[in-house]
Amino acid sequence: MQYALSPTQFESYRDNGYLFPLDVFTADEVAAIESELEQARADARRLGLDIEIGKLLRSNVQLLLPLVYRLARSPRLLDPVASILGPNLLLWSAEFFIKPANTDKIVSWHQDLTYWGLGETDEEITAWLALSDVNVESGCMRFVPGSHRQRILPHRDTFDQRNLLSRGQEVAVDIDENDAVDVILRPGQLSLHHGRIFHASGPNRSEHDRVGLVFRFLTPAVRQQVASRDYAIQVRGLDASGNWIHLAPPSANFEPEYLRLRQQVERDQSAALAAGAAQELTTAS
Ligand SMILES: O=C(O)CCC(=O)C(=O)O
Repeated sequence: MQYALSPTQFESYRDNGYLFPLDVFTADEVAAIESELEQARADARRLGLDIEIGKLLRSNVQLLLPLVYRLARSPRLLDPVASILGPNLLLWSAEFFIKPANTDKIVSWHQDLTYWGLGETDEEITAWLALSDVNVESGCMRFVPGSHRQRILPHRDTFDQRNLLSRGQEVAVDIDENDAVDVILRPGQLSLHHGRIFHASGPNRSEHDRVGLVFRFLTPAVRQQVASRDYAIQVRGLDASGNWIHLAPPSANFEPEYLRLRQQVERDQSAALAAGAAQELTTAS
C-alpha cells in the first residue's frame, strides 16, 4: 500500500485511540471537492430537497453523493484505515458535521459505538476529513488519549438543540478537560478515531463554517446486533461474512431510488439508534 501508516503511526493509533493529522488532499483537491458540494447543493435546491444542517447531509450521505464513495476509496484516505483494519473494508456510513460561522452547535462527550448496535468492536474506525480550517476557535474535536481502552460506558440523553448528536447523548462520567487533545486540522487533512474514544467539540466562534466529512469504516466481521438488518458499501477487498446487505454506490446526486433507499436504511438503523430513547430522533448518529 502506497499510503500505509508507518509502524510509529500505527502504534500511536493503537495506544491513543486516534491519529492525526494525515495529509490526504491538496488545496486544489479540496477546492474541487468544494465545487462538487456546491453543485450538490444546487441539485438539492432544484429538486426541492431540504439541505439544511441536521437534515439531508447529516447522515448516510454515501447514498446521496457519488463524491463520497470516490473519496472513501481514495488510497490516501483508505490505505491508513487498511493499515489498522486490514484489507477488507466496508463503508457503513458517511456524514457531514457542519458548524456554521459564529454558532453555538456543539458535540457532547461521547463514545461513537454507544447507539450503533455494532457492539464494542475494535474493527470500526472513523476517518474525519477537514474541508475547512478546524481549530479551537472553530470548534475542533477533542479526544481523551487512551479512553478507547474503556468499555462502552453509560450515556445520558440531553436532547439539547445545540447538540449535533441525535440524542444529545453524553457519557455519564466526569471528563477532565485538561486530559483532552485538540484535533487541529487544515483543509484536506484527516484524523482517525476509534469507536470507543471519548470525544467532543465546542462551538464555532470563528467567521467561517467548520466543515467535516466523516466516514465510518468497518471490517466485514462487525455485525449489527440490535437492528434486524444493516447495510454497507464495499470499498476494498472481499466480504464473505453474510453480515451485511451490500449496496452499490449512487451514480448521480440525490437519485430518487437512493433517497428512498436511504429512508429504508435509516428506518432499519433506527431500531439500534433509538433504542431506549425518550424522543423521536432526527439525525442518525
Ligand atoms: O465533528 C464533530 O465535532 C464531532 C464528530 C464526531 O463526533 C464523530 O465524528 O464521531
